[in-house]
Amino acid sequence: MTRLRLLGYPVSNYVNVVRAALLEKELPFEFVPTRASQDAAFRQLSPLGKIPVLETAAGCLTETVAILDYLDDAYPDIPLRPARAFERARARQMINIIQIYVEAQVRQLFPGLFMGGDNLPTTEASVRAMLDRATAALSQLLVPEPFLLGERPGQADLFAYYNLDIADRVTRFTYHRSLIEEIGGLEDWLKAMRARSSTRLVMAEFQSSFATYLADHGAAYSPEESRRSLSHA
Ligand SMILES: N[C@@H](CCC(=O)N[C@@H](CS)C(=O)NCC(=O)O)C(=O)O
Repeated sequence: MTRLRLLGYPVSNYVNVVRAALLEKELPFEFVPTRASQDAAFRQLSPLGKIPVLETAAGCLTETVAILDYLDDAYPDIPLRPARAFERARARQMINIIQIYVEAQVRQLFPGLFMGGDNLPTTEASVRAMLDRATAALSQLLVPEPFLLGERPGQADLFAYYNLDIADRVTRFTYHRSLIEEIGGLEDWLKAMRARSSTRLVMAEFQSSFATYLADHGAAYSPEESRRSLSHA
C-alpha cells in the first residue's frame, strides 16, 4: 500500500479528525508536523493554505470531508460511513451542521481566546444566536446508540468529537455555558469516544501542543477552563 502522509498540527481540530480517522481505519501513515501557511510553495499543496493536507499517491487533498470520503472510498476495509444511503446522508447532515453552524461560528472567537486578540461583543452576540439554533438542531440529531450511527465510531462521531470539544471550550469561556451539556445526552458517548485508542493518542498530543500554542500567543484561555464547573443560573 502506498504510504499516506498527513500534514498538520496537533492543535487543529480538523487535523485531529483526519488523524483519528486514519487510526480508526488502521491505515499506515506518516504524520508530518506542518503549520498552515500562505507561502506559494505550501499553496501548491493546499490551495487555501490550510491544514490538514493528505498526501496520497494520486496527489494532495485538502478539506476534511473530502479527505474522509477519499479514505473510505480508497480504503474500504474498515468503513467510517454507514452502508445504507439514508444513514450515510444523515451522517453528512450532522457533519455539515457541525461544520457550518458550530465550528465556523466559534472559530470567529478564536482570536480572543487562543491568539492573544480581542473579540467584539457584536461578534459574540451573533455567534451565540447561531449556536442556539445549532444546539437545538443537534439535540434532535445527535442520539448515540452507542455511537451516532451504529456500533462503532464513524465519520460523524469523529467530526462531532473533535469539533464539539473545541466549541465547548469556547462557549464555556465566552458565555459560561457548555455547548455539550446543552445538546444533552452525550455523556456515555463522550466516555466511549475518550476510551478509543485513537482518541487517547490524538488528544495526548493535542494537550501538550495546545499548552505551548497558548503560551506562545499570550492567550487569555487556559486549558484548565475546560474542567471548571459552571454556575447554572
Ligand atoms: N474547511 C477546512 C478547514 C480547515 C481549517 O480551517 N484549518 C485551520 C486549522 S484548524 C487552518 O488551516 N487555519 C489557517 C488559515 O485559515 O489560514 C477543512 O475542512 O479542512
